[in-house]
Amino acid sequence: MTEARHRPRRTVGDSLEDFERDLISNLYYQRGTTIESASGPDGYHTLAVTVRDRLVDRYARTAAAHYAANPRFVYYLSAEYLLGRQLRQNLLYTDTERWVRPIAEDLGVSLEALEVYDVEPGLGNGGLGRLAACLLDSLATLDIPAVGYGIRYEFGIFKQTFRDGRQVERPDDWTFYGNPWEFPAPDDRQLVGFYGATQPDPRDPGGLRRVWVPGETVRGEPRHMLVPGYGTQTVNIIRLWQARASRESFDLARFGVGQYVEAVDDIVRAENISKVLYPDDSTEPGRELRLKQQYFLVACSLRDIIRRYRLRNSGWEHFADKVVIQLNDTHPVMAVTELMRLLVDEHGVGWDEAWDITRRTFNYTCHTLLPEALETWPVRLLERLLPRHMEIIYAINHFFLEEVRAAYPGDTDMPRRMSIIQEGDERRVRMAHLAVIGSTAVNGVAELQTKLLAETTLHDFAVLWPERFHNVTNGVTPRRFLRMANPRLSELITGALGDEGWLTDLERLHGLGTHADDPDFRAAWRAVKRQNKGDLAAAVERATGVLIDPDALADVMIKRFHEYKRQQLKLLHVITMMNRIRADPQATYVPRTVLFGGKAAPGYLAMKQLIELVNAVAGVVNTDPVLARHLRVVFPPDYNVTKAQFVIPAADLSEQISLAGKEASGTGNMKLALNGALTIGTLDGANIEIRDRVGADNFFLFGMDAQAAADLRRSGYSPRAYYEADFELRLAVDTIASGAFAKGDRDAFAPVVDAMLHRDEYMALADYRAYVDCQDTVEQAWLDTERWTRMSILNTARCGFFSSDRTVREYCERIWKVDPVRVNP
Ligand code: T68
Repeated sequence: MTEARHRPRRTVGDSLEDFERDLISNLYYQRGTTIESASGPDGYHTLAVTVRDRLVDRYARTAAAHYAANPRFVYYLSAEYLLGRQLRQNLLYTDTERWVRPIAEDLGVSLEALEVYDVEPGLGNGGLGRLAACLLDSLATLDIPAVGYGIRYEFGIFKQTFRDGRQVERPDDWTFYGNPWEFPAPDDRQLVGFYGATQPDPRDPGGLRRVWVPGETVRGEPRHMLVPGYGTQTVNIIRLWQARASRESFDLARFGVGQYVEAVDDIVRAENISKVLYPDDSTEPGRELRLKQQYFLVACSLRDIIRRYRLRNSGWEHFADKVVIQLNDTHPVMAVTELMRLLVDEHGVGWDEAWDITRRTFNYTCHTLLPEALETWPVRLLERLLPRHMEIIYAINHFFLEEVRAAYPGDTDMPRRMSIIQEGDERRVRMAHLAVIGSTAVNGVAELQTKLLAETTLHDFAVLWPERFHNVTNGVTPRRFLRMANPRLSELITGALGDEGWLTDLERLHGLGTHADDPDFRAAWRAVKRQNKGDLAAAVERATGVLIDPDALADVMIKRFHEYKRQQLKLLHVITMMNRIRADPQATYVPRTVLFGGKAAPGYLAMKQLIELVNAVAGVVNTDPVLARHLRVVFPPDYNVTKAQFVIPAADLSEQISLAGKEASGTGNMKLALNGALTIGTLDGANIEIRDRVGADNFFLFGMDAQAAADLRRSGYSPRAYYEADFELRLAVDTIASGAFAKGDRDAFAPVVDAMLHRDEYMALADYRAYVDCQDTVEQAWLDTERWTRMSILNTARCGFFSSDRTVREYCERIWKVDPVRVNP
């Protein structure tokens, strides 16, 4: 390992003066410009690398400590990460903001002005990707040796804009101006094969070992970003792979005869693999490129993991003691077959030993309850794209089904149900089955989901292997979602609790409980919320042109648009409020701002129409003088992590209204409650656990539970009956049907109305009455300001459990069996 004397003279000092000197030097030597002629991006990039450099030394010491300890490493494999902006985080984690502010002021720029150039890497769709980022933050904070592996998509999640209220997607060219946070590591590139054929291996005649001769090879080039822990020296990394053509890809022969475009065909094809993130939440079209992405991630990462293992270890018998791999949903599950292939085919390990190693290495997290979200791939596609992996899947399935038949002699249905192969017109590979079979532990992400997984989706597996099934309820990092997003509240909390210890021990928020009875503290709490709402109002006005009243109840629904999440139910409530005001304009109403945020998958037409309807309703409400006096509806486009950090601290009411039994966990629910928003919600996902902790009195519960929803569906659900039986519901639906939101055009939103009345897949109409009545209760509570504030404080005080530090501790103890490695300063 590198001796201290082999390290550079410490270029990073510990004072404002050092920082300023480094900044000027970086501007000059790294960016090649001067203070006098620096542009905004020059300033940003220079600041970024200056801050980043303070983490490099920690990273080097972390790597040295890990090398010396040779511990078991956690490798997190995820097709998605939503890291959020890096600059503020790294200023906080290096404690340098206190220097940057005066230096910037001295130079006549503001941190805020530079921050506009800090681009958020949108390498994920939603909750699953953000969870991955929260877990990495907590892993580093808890000093757990870990590496996150992912794909460096050239284009992340699309940018959402609205044209005439319709969602229009624009490409997210996030690296256009360069990304100062990443380090290329070209020496660690890997080769990945696709297509081709397999042959017997002469070294193992008639055995299971075979040779795969790929028809195409692609290079994976890694870049890493630093993942610092908070309040510790540990800096872990996230390694993102970018696809590059292999050297032979350039077709000189074609170039020579003038076929310039054709000559680079193979290069384009190879580099397309990491070109774009699939913008699909939950439903997945069977696209070959997507499968290529998945295998590309897996193949590069496993080779890198093995390379790292071999730095300190030899042989295979200790592999699973030094390596634990967490599969974030089924997207990286091909890793199970790839590790088998590497061990058996490439390293000559016997099948049984290889299987034992593989199974001890992997664990799988399932993030869904929707049957349509469980990934399957056509056998035909796999046979063509990954012929050797398909053979390995058959072999794994063969041995597995022998086990099933032994456990259930005479039962022919059980092997059919549990098989990795789903029979039918088109045979398909069930990735979730492969994941469970190839893992030591399988976990759900909230108690209800874990229970339902074991009772329904994965029931047969939970019966066969009960010891494999675990729950690890999700969490969120309090650093980003409380300290960074809500500095005012953080200061108030620190003042009340005496120190900042809560930032790494979130259960200490309990100490706020007693302050809830102190009127001065409540007034201070309200003042913070009011200021946050003022900031939000200004941002919303900039983004949408709509003025909102910072004193109105801020009612927020921020999440991907999906029928099961039921934005349509929220909209029916908005229209009901509208109709009530119109019916009696003189009455008094609780002033309310309803804020929507979220994207719809580009191919999800029903949700794109709903987005259009939300915007149309907003247009009507905000421009009608009578309505706008009491109600505003705003929908700032392009909801992302950065915007979440703006909205969450300002929210009074958190909408968590999915049909019970459909939302695996939710994490926005946790972020909002932690910031003192009260939840109106169903008994779904982690809502249940939030309510258990904050207390039923401090949570607005409504609607069917999962059992009632399942019963209703079984008994034959008819949305029309609810429509006919409830005057206000009928009026709300009829208002849409009347063309009121489309300048009288009755056809414009007919499909939305039709879906509500004739399908209503997620039974929004059945929960409508309970929901609207519950919103009336919310308003009663809001009118009692002191009581509301008390409830708000108690929400924050009692949500310490939802720290991702707790989540990671549970993974470490129950699943990963890993210990921290401290890094000395
Ligand atoms: C979410 N899942 C769950 N999926 O819906 C949410 N991307 O309840 C949970 O809190 C969260 O995961 C974290 O556990 C997703 O976000 C995806 O984004 C997805 C699904 C399929 C393909 C790609």
